[in-house]
Amino acid sequence: MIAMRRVTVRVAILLVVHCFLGNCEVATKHNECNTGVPGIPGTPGLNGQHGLPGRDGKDGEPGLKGDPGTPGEKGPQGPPGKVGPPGSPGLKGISGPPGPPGMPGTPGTRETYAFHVGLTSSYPSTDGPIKFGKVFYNAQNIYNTGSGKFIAPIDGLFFITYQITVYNKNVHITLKHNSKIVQHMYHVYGSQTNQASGASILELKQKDEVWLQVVGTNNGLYADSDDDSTFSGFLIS
Ligand SMILES: [Ca+2]
Repeated sequence: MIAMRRVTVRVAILLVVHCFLGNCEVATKHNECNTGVPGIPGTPGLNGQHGLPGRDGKDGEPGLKGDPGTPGEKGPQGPPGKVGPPGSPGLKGISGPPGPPGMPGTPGTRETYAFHVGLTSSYPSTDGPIKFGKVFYNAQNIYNTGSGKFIAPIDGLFFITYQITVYNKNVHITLKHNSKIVQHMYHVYGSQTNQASGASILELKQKDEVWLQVVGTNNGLYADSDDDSTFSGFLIS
């Protein structure tokens, strides 16, 4: 019923408009048309159906920079790094205090050098070194019984001594080192058998020669079974 009524109203309106416009033109020709009153506006139509979704709009402008976030938790300790190159040497340190004394060393092995010889017969020759032919000790063969000389086996300090039995004659002998007189020993014979002696410390080079020699005719050196005239020496150091 409502729809019919709406249709009826619309037809009426159309007729009025048609008469007002179209028939008015005809009426104007025949001067017979009168102007009518406008009809009542119709009621609003029904709402249309929803249209299709619109297209995406353009991207907006970038927003303002946000606030800094809160610090994260401390991570686990990483592995050790690689060994770096050696550093430059440091300054020399101060010398330390002296250490304690060491233990005594073992005895040295320096060879012994010594000779001890005696006259084989009394009143030796006066024309050269006195030759002592009776050997008490000459293990290193440093006294030459053929020449009557002690020959230094090495450089060193030697102790030289002689013990002379004097009988029936005076004794005057010299101790010689390479032909240089080191010492005189003169003894005037009295009675029975006398003893005379002398000694020296000589710093010798290897192959230096040392001997005893009679001076003049004073060769009262004596030797028998129980009296000796001896010549001795040994290395001190
Ligand atoms: Ca005797």
